[in-house]
Amino acid sequence: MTDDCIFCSIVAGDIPARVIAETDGAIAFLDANPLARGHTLVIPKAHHQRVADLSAEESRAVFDLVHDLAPAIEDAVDADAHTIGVNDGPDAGQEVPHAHVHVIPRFEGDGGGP
Ligand code: DGP
Repeated sequence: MTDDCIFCSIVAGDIPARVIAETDGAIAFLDANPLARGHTLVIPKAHHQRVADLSAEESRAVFDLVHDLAPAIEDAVDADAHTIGVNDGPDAGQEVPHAHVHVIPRFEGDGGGP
């Protein structure tokens, strides 16, 4: 836990978030600035900035939750696919310095994509 980290504050329950799932090592909540309906962030509970900083166990906790949630989110918002991605470091566009995976529902013909 790092005092000035907004995602650590969400983990601690100190600031509100629309949490949709939680395990011992990871938590998933809706993105406050969604790129699509159901845009979800999956984060390790422990504070690390970069993916490579996570232990193998923390990394597994995050990606296990992504694995389990993606089909559930797809069903919930009637999506056709997902973009699943990480902005890993400030030069990649990471704004919140607590590692997180974006799970972004995609819809047929939505015109997005990298
Ligand atoms: P990134 O650019 O990869 O660091 O994305 C950070 C995401 O975090 C961005 O899509 C908006 C989201 N976000 C920032 N602050 C908050 C917050 O306080 N609550 C929630 N739910 N999402 C946040």
